[in-house]
Amino acid sequence: MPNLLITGGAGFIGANFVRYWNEKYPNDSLVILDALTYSGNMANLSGLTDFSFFRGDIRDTSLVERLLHDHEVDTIVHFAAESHVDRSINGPDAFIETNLSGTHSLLKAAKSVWLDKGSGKPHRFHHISTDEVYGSLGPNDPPFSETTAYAPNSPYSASKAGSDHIVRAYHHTFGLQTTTTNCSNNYGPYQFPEKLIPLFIINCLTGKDLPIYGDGMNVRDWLHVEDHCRGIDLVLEKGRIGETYNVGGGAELPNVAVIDAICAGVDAAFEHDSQLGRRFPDAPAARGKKSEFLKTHIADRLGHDRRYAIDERKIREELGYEPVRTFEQGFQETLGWYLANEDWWRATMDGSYLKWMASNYSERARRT
Ligand code: NAD
Ligand code: TDX
Repeated sequence: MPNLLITGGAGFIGANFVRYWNEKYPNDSLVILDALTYSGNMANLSGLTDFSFFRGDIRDTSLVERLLHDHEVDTIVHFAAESHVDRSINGPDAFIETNLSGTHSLLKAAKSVWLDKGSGKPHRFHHISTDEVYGSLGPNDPPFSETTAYAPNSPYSASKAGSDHIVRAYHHTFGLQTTTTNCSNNYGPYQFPEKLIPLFIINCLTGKDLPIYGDGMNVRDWLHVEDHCRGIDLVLEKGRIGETYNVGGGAELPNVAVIDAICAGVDAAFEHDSQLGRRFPDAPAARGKKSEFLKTHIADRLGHDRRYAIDERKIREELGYEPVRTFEQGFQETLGWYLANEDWWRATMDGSYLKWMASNYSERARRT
């Protein structure tokens, strides 16, 4: 019966993972360590009771050592990070601190408890990373495989690339039992509304512009968060120690296609449910207008990667992974979740969120 420490378990993917694990393995013990930064939210764990929660920083090595020791943790699943590319352009320091130093701090604690003072029992340090470490693809380039050379372009992806290398070094040098997954763009419930899909759903509902960076032809591979959690589960169960696995959603789409799906999905939802017009009177769809009229092209993200794509053969062939949702299914479920959970997303849009949004988007408007 594994005892898991989940870092960043109150964030978007971490909380979905806690829900996934709790449902599938109800007898396992879950300890969550989360600093509750702007994107960490206890409401993401609402309705769950079967976990121990510690508010704290992954850089606090002695706290982590204590948690590993006291809870007899044998598996760390490391999600905690600064995760938004735009924020990394605005202020890279926190990304180096959390993603690079924080991951190193966790590794030191794991080495100390599991290897230096430990009994040599099997253990696992699973690191969650991103496809962005591989850089940007041209339209005809082959997708990223686990052997693609690292070429990170943003402070965010550089900090994640650095963390991947430190994880690798702790395995190679000290024998720590590590695995890493590099996944594509996640979407689903509880995603903080600074990322494309939740932001644009909410802007359609509240009648705000849909700010498309540049020409909107940047390509991402969209992965439903529950498919991602299944991929992590398979790597924890059967992944080879010291290996990395790419996890994709099999849904490579230009941003404009995703945005058109959001607009059409919101318009259709209003046609089918007359309550929505009363709940969201500022939505164009409430007045029988199309959401697509909110689309606005603004100045591009600095250093904006053009295309990401995942070659998922390794995880499919070795571990039997494949995403179970198409983008259309996953998006409909996600839209349904945001329509049903207005209280959740309104509560995330506090003063500091509004300040960040204003500075990010007014700076771009000036550059347009
Ligand atoms: P998120 O921003 O929603 O959540 C991050 C969580 O980490 C928050 O709960 C936050 O409070 C916590 N945290 C931040 N700094 C911390 C610290 N110093 N100590 C302890 N906790 C801290 O991010 P997410 O989208 O859930 O991403 C989770 C992981 O997945 C990250 O490592 C990210 O790089 C990776 N990833 C995300 C995506 C995506 O599409 N969202 C894609 C690929 C990889
Ligand atoms: O307002 C916007 N307008 C816009 O055109 C926002 C927020 C985004 N975009 C574009 C930029 C990207 O091409 O949409 C695309 C997706 O943007 P994000 O949701 O910010 O995701 P991305 O930058 O691709 O990074 C995400 O996937 C990889 C996560 O935030 C990372 O944590 C993860 O590693």
